[in-house]
Parts: sequence; C-alpha cells; structure tokens
Amino acid sequence: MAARTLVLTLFLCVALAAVEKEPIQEYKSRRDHIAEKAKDGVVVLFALPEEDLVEYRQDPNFYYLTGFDQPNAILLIDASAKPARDYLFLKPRDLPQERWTGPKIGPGPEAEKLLGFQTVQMLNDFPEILKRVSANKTVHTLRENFDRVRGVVPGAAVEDVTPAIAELRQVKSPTEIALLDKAVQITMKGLHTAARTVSPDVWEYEVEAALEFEFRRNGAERPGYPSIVGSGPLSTVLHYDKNARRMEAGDVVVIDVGAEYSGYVADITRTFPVSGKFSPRQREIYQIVLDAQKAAIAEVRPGATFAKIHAAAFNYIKSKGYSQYFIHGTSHHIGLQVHDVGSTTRPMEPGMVITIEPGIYIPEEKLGVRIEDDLLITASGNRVMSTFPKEAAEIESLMSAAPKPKLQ
Ligand SMILES: [Mn+2]
Repeated sequence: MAARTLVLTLFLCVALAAVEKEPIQEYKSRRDHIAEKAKDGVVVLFALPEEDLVEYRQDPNFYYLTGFDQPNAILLIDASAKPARDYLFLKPRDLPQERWTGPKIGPGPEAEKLLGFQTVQMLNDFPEILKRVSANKTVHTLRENFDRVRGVVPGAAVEDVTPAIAELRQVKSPTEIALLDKAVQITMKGLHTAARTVSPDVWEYEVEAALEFEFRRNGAERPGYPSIVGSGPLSTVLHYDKNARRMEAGDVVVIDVGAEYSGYVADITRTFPVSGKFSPRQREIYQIVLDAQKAAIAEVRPGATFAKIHAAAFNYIKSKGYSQYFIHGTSHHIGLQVHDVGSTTRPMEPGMVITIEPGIYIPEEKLGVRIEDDLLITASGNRVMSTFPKEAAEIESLMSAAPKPKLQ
C-alpha cells in the first residue's frame, strides 16, 4: 500500500510539473495576507467549474491564492482562528474517470503536503464547515459568488474580497517576476520569428502560426490573448485578430502578442514594414510613436501614476499634431491576466509590471503604428523587460538580415 501511494505521488508530481509553480509558501503567505484583511471573518473562493474551463484556465484569483489548477475546488480561510486556518475542498479521486482525463489530486494528507494546506478535505464537507466557522461572522468572497455563499449560509453578512486580492496581485513577488520574465523572453522569440516571416504576399495567419509555434515549443501554455497581426488598413484596428489578410509590399504590420507562461502573460507590440524598409512617411510616424514611448518610459518610477505616464506620451504626440490619432490609454498592469486587476489610479510601486504602448492610427493612410514594452517598476525607476529591438533602423536590419523561409 505504501509503495502504491508512493507511485501515485510520483505520478502526480510528474503530471503537475508541466506548469512551473511558485514555492507553496508564496501561496500560503498570500492567504495569510488576505486573512489579515478579512480580520475576524472567513474568506471563500471557488475554482471554476469544469464546464467553464477553457483549456483548463483556472480562475485567476483562486489560482493566485492556491496555485491549484483543477476545477470544482473551494478555498476557505478561517481568519478568526489564530493563526488563520485554511481549507481546500476537493472532489474525491475517480480512478476510472482519470483514465480519460488524467491524474487528479484528491483530498487527504498527500494533497495537504503537496499544496501546503492545513486541511484538504472532501468537497461535500464544505457546507457544514462553512456553517460552523462562519457563524456570526462576515464571509468575504468575490461579488459574483455572493448568491452561492448565501445558498449555504442564508442571512450571513457577505463582503466583496475582490479589491483586497487585486491590491495584492498588483505588486508582483520575485517568483512572479521570474515567470513574467520568462513569458517576455518567449514572446520575444516569437517576435524574432515573426520578423523573419513578414514579407509581401505572406498571409497574416502565417505570421501568427510561426510566432505561436515559437511560444509553444519554448514552453508557453498558449497565447495569453488572441494574437494580433494587422497589416495595411488593418494596422489601424486596435483589436484585430482575424489575421486573414495577405500582406502587400508597402504595408506596415502591427504585431501585438504575448505568450502565457505558467499562467503569466506578456504583452509586446512591434510594427514592421512588410517589404523590409519603412517609407519616409511610415518612418516619420514610427519615430513619433517611439519617441512618445521613450518619453513615457522616462516617467516610470515609484510614485508615478498612469495619468502622468499617459500624459507624457500623449503630450509628445500632441506636440507633433497627431493627438486625434492616439485613441487609447498608454498603460495597464500585466500578470495572470493580460489586462491585470487593480486600481488604475494607484501610484507605481516596486514590483508592479506594466505596459507602455502608445500608438498612432491613421485609417485614411492605412497606417497604424504601435510600440509596446513591458516594464518592471524598481526601487530606482524601471527595468524594461522586453528588450526586443525597436529603433527603426534596428527593425529594418533585423528584417534584412533574416532569411525568409518559404512556408508553403
Ligand atoms: Mn497591451
């Protein structure tokens, strides 16, 4: 029996190793932090049910606090216990079913050790335990789960825990930064391949396929959002993701992509001239966007706000007469989601990771340019994580140096 347990444990460890996890203490310390915010109440979070899991992407808040990516689980933190006590509720293992869906973790001491929980028990026990630990206390949960909680404990005081988790998620730990760095590195490999693939008469989807091939073969789970490869008139469409046009000589192509690595999503944009050289007009617009981006990056340091960073990019573009063509914001947080959670007015702090992405889009000229990098806020300023070349001359030499593989 002991040998069988050992074999199962090894099997599980191997099965779970595909996605790189942070040390289990990271998740535990996040639960402790949330417990502190919830004071004498309890915290309840639900994993996504199986039918909602597209390619098994866990609810990001649940994942952030547990590192657990199976469906149908429930997290309960009893913050009134001192020290706080955490429970994970799981469906029992179903070995015949696992022959179809692969090994799963079930309740019990093995799971407690593997996941760093004090108690991992049967999903069916959840209602009884919640009733017991939440008597006369506030239940902190996500707003969308209020009704589900009230279904178990009618009349309980329920509060939204989303802002507290979002506040924590906005500042990345060193292990999260390492995962984001990896996502950025993989994305840059994809962009290098994209630069080699872009050419007149090539379809946008060929570029998409080539760069996503790099993502996957370098260990990314998937693109963190639909890859955007927009050429010619479509370079001016912000969220174009059909990628179904054949590129023509004289076009520019905007490529906005991000690999997801261990749940963390990069977000980088480069604009390439399809024939390998920018026209004078394209180069003029490109340089304005690049200089606006540099002006914004110069503002990124602890204490800066999105408003101030955006103003630097916007005012530069305005000074060149193109403000009506810059129609979106300059920054957002990245993390477990490409547009990551949290207040957009909170000043920058070391450990935050944001994008800087000004753009100019002139539909009447079929000319769109966006340049986007991912920046870590450091104690002294920032570190640009995405070091992919971006000077116009660098982009051109990257494209001319690259042999263009014939894909057909
Ligand atoms: Mn972005």
